[in-house]
Amino acid sequence: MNDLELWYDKPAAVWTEALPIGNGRVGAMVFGDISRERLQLNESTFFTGGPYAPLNREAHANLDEVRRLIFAGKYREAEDLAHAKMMGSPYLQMSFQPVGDVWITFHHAMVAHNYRRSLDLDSAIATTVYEAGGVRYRREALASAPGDLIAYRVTPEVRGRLHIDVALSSPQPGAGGIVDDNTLLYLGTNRREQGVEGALTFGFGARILAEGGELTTTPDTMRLRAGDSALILIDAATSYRRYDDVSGDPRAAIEARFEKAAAIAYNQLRDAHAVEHRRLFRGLSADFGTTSAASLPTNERILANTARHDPALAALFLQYGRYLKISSSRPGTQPSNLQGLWNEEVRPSWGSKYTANINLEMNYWLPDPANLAECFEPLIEMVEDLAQTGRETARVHYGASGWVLHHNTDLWRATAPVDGPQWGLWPMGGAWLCAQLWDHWTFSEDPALIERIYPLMKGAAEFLCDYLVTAPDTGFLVTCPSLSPENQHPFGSSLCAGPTMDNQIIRDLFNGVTEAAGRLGRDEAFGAKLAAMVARLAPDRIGRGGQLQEWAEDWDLDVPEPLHRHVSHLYGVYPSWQINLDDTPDLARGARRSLELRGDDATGWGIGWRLNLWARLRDGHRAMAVLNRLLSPDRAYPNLFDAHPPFQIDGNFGGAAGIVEMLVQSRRGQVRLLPALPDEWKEGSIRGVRARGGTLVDVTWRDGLLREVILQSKAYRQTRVSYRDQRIDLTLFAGRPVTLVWSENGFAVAEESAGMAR
Ligand code: FUC
Repeated sequence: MNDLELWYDKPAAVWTEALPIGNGRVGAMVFGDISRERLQLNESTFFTGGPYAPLNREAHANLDEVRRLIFAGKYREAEDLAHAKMMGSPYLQMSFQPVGDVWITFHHAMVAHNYRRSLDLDSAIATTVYEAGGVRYRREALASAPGDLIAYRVTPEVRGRLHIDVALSSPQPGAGGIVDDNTLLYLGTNRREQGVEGALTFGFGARILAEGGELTTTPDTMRLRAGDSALILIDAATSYRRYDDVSGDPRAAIEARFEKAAAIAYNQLRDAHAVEHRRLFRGLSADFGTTSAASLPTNERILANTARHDPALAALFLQYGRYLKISSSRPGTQPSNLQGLWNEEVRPSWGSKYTANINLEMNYWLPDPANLAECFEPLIEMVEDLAQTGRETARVHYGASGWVLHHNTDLWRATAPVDGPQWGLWPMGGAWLCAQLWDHWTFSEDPALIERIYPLMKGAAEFLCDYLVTAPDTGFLVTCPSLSPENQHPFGSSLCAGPTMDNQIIRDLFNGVTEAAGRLGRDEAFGAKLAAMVARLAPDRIGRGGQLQEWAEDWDLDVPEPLHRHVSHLYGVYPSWQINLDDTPDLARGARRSLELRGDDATGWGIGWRLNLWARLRDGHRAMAVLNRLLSPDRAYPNLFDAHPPFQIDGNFGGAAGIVEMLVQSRRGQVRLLPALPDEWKEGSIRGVRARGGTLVDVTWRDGLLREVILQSKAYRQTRVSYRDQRIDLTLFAGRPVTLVWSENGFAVAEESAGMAR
């Protein structure tokens, strides 16, 4: 039994049963049908539309009036005016598109025996094996990062028994055809949306490299008869280079990659792929115990999870999250979008783009603690773009300096408010992303990274310096207009001034900018100005229900949707550390109350967020209950994709991050072990968790109690290690792992261990 495998005894009948592969840029869903294989393809830069800037030149002139209405409590009027005058144009953004499908028809017996379809997370290879007509067939699909394409290999056990047809189809405008006798290509253009003309050309195709047999090609099909085996190279590309440059040549790119891959043996391509994947994937291992449930096919494990104890399913879900991150986010590719890299719809839910009021951020909670820091890179690259496009939006919409992103963006780095003021008029997306970049920095404390992210953070702070206004009644500095994503308050709107989440994000951002400026020896006066502004923000407050107030006013108990999926004001608990059990116990109690009022059920990502929150509140029992919701058939499809519903990948990433958070939490200079270990996970280990400061942590527990921890730092560092109510202060030296053994008497430092047993 392979505990790093998803497997099934049937082909995928629907998309959410198919298995995802990807190299960050190009991805496929593999169905494994016996007679007609389907690979549904995506390319990370294939969106509708073209370079555009959705600015509304009327917005600024209406800002003061919208503010006045909000401060006068006329929220509906404010919303109507904002709807008419302050939204971006177009009103919606561009959407992520499927490029097309590769179909492989197998001419052999229609009935298969001993069928098994699997995805091995450790090698990142999707395999289908079965017997048909007395012959055993093996299919392998992989998306190679070094080769930068997809390889599909079919081998019958008996030579000469491979008869296949390869064809392409696409839901996009364009045409396919033969390039030469072993290559088919489909070339086309992307669609127009919301009045933004399509400006991308794209292509995808397949090249067949057969051993033995005879290949004939008609204008739309490559036919192999009596082959010994076949390697089908598959690739897709677009003309996208940057949000303002679409001059790429997709056909040339595809052909060059085909040439390169055709020049090496399949085994070499496969090995290079697996080695590169493992370089990242093997950085963390997890074992929460195994029961007999683990021997079932993955779809049956999900169905059984509520009834049968299956701790290995949680470990698999964690590792699947890491697999999906590596497969949808590598340096140089687009960040993981709402569906990662996998979308078959021409009109996907929410455009399968990037929602920045929780979803995009949640997509990047996992890589740092799960030892995949490199996979964070595309998010930094995206913020670098947004800091450019968001400058015009800040200036035109608000007459402000710096840069702004509202609650959504797309391939073209659109930054204006969209969808409607009740969702879109939230000027905090860029600020949140920058606070997250700063948190990312705290994991490595790499000086070169500060140089890179400081200008981005500074620009986001400059915008807020101009945007914040003094509330006439309280004198606090507030964002206005804003909202607490996407929750309506009792006065028929979500528009308001100074919601709790905004204050919390601003604190993290401004404190980060001030510290970064200090470390760089720059902008001393600006840093001091931000520190003074932080002091003028409203503090977090406890309302009449004992809850942490979501808004400046105590509205929480009167809202129309008390069980709302967003828990924005709990940003302070997670991902931030502003509210925590050690330093702000009263606020932490209020946050707990808020969480109880909200309830544990939500969309997939909503549950994922709650999981992290219960973990930070050190409640292993509640965390486990919430995690089981995520691993139930209501929230997990047969392929373990998270169900918002429909499929949205943030639940996978947020859920996986939450599992790590149950076991190891870190703040700067502090590591807390097993803060929310559930009773169900009696014995286990997690190795390779990365703490803030860059320390790698390996933890083992027995009988529900900490047994041993190994800490390994790349640099000299002081760290406080806590478990329950005990703690120890350690000095770590580069390359010298320290092993601590725990007993009821507390921690003891073991002989320095020779190295990490990973
Ligand atoms: C936010 C959420 C929705 C959905 C969308 C993509 O608007 O409120 O639930 O996840 O993003």
